[in-house]
Amino acid sequence: MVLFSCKREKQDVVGPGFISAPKGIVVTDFTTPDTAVNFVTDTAIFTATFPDVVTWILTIKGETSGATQEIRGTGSSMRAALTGTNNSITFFRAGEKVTATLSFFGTSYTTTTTLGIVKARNYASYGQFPNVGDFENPLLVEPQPPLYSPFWASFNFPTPIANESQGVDSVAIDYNGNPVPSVQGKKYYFIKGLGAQSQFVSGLQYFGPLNPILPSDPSTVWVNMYIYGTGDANTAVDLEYQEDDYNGGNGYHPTVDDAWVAHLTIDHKGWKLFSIKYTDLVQSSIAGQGDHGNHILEPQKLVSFDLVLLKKSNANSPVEVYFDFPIITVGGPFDPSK
Ligand SMILES: [Ca+2]
Ligand SMILES: [Ca+2]
Ligand SMILES: [Ca+2]
Repeated sequence: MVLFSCKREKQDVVGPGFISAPKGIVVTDFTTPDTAVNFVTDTAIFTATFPDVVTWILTIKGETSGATQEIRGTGSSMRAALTGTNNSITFFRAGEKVTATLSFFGTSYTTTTTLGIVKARNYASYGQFPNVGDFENPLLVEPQPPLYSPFWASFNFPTPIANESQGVDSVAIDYNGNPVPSVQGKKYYFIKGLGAQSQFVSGLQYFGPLNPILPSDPSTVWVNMYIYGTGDANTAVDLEYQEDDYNGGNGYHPTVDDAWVAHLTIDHKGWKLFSIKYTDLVQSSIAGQGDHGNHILEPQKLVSFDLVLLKKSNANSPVEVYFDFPIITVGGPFDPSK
């Protein structure tokens, strides 16, 4: 009888293209050439070399934002370029530190390095983005009595609404006592119905410029908005998109123009990205409030939009929402991971 022994360790192939790391793998040269990256103008490069062909996973995580992104590859070395996109609900943030972790299939071994962010990726170019739609500059969003904001109209100005509060905030605490983290940048917009109130609480209209002009085919257009909910099924939001059907150039007039609405129940907890296809919007059913246009979905005529906070059932119970980064995209929903 002849016994063959084979000392050479075979590499495990884990599914198509996934190769486990050799036992005891150590990587000593995982690095990034810069101490900080400007994601508006540049990419973050990470490099490493390995003792064998491996499948690697590079994950970056923002230490303040909690934003993440991941790249995978297979080879005996890696050179990965990260563009500041995120596959998480939150966005990477200017001024924060990022931890980059390199891990591998087939082992728990990891190695890390860090990088600063000078500027976060500019997502405004991903679609039609309103002025100050990141809500980072409250002076350009909130009324500056006796004037409106140049771009946004708060429904509680100049006539206040009882038991109601709205404006730009950061590090807020919701009425359940939970901190409201930022989803993009450091600030967001809030509307709160604090007590006894009718179904309608309040809203915010964007009436500033909307560029570029959207295509006329409504099946190619998506409206997107990040909304923070407290998990209260009493909370509803209407997103209302307003066209200039008649008296072109004179803007939206609710008695003669179309308003297209997404009726949203906000019973989720935390931040959520809502993306609605323009063809899934329904015409406003409120008499004299956007039910009078030509009844044709025409994104190229969009001139303004509203976010309206409503109570679904209990008029006496408080409700509140926070929102950020409304953007209208063409060809698909807003996708910050790409
Ligand atoms: Ca923001
Ligand atoms: Ca009009
Ligand atoms: Ca129309």
